[in-house]
Amino acid sequence: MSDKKITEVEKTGLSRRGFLGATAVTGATLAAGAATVGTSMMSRETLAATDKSALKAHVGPAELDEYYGVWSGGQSGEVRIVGLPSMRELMRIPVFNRCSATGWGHTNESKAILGKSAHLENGDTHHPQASMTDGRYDGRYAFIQDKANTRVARIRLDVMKCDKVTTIPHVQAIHGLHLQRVPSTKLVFACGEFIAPYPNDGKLIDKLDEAEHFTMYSALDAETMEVAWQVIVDGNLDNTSTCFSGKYAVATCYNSEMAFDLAGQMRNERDWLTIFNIPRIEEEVKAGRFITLADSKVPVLDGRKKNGKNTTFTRYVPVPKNPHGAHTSPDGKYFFANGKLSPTVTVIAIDRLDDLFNDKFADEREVVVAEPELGLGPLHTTFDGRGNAYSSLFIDSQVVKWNIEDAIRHYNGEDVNYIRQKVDVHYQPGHLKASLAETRDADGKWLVVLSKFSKDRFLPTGPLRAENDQLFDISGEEMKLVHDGPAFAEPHDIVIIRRDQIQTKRVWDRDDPFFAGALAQAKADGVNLESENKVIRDGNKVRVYMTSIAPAFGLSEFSVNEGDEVTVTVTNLDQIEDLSHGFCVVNHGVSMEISPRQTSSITFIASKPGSHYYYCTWFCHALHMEMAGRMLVRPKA
Ligand code: RUQ
Ligand code: CUA
Ligand code: CA
Repeated sequence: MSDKKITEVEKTGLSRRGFLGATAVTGATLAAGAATVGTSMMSRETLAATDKSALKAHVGPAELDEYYGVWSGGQSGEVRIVGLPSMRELMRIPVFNRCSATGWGHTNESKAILGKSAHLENGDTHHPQASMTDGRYDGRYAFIQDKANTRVARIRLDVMKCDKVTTIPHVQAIHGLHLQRVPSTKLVFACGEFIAPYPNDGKLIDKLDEAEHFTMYSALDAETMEVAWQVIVDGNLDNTSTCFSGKYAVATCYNSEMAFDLAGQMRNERDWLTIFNIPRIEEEVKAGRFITLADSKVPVLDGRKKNGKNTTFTRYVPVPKNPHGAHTSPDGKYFFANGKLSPTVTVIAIDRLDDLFNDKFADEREVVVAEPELGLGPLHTTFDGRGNAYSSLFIDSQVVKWNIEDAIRHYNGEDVNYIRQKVDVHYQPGHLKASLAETRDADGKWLVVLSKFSKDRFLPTGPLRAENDQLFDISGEEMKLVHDGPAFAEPHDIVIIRRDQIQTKRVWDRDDPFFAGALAQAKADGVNLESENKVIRDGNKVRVYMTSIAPAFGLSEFSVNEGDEVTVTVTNLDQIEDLSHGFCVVNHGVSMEISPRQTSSITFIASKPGSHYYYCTWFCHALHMEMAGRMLVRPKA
């Protein structure tokens, strides 16, 4: 598609390395750069080294993985749990999409959690993070954003189900997400990406040039999942990260230009990294120095510079150019802003930020301690806990391993080489993440690189192809590729958690809040879910309670009238691990999971007179096929 473009680039005499430095870089030349990277061949030495590492990555049948990977599912709207190093997919958590197997988006439990956004059936997940205490995973929650419909969701790691969904007010498209790591995850931070007019009620639609546009950085209370506060910023917000003291959060801005078109957004040589001083923001909120907007009670602070003057709680550090990834080294010393349109990653010393906020520096750039040149299109960076950083180079289709302290020495004028190794990846990497790299426990064992294109690496599947999630052994001096993992649309980011840091329940607790609504309704109806099978009529509402024990439902039939609103509540009395049942009514679009000791409920209209089978969808018993019953619907008189 872009062969012509490449020729154009060549004709202008701009080398691939040079043209990104040119001010007039365009999206077309970026794409051309991407297309020039073709298949790479592995050398014989690489193959031999790979064999050894591959052996280490081998997890045999019935062996368990060492790590849980929490994978975003991109525009599939889900989150996936993947075992490492085997890269075997273990579970899918359908957070923002709909799920035929579990009934997510259809059951009453999931609809209650999805709340006012339950009618939206798509999502776009990018950045999972998991809760921490003192900078280490504590196994409570994972969090994930939804760019498509501006939401943030929480996943309970004990049952691996989403239990809260919050729509973020006033902004469009939540992209970056991170959380407080120290002393524990009390706040979750979310970047509103696109600038939008305020108020966005269409009244200014014909003179949008005059409208004030902005976006906001939002903080959610990790327990209640309510929005605690929002800060209006200059520019827009892309990715975010936090320090290891609970004090600072940062977010990249690629649109300092406040432009609405591609060329406009690339005009400036530098955009910036926005820095938030969390204690100072909380002081403002506590002192009541905030505003509220429209129909929301969320405290809003204005963090924009006014007449060149900073607020007490935000700073803008210039970094080149359309920066993307924002990251923190696991020693808590540095923030990193990945240049994207600049071949550099900017390193910022966190211990200089107090002075920055106390106006000790004449120039914000004094917090920058290194800006190594790494290659084309640096998008994200991760860490091995041994002082090395690993950056993805989207355009070069490579990962570069570099040493942070050597990059700082080089910035200070010493003649040192900070680059340790470059490896080809296949192809066009976005995020990459090393095991435990978001925490103090960064152990430098495995690196997962999420490549956006798989091209020739797998059997072709028509025009739409799998992505390629690659696993590298980084425990030695050199990165070694050990595994190609096809993945469906489209993992952006992951976190890798040691398996002992997550304790999952084997069966549901009978009083689990996940199905509290169904328990309360049963109580109000005087039904003992542990033993009773009952049909309760309440006007044209019918509530059907039944148990399930393999291989039978508690009711082999029930009767309703045409047009009734039917709620079926199934309680799985099986205590045995892994013995899930399902409940599906044929031709009614009704299906849900009922795992051991779970209660699940689903409401639908009995619109068709006649006899309709319901059956169990999860293969639970030798007589699973026989696990069925009939809903008898009497026609309207
Ligand atoms: S961010 S690579 Cu980098 Cu959402 Cu996707
Ligand atoms: Cu119960 Cu299949
Ligand atoms: Ca820009």
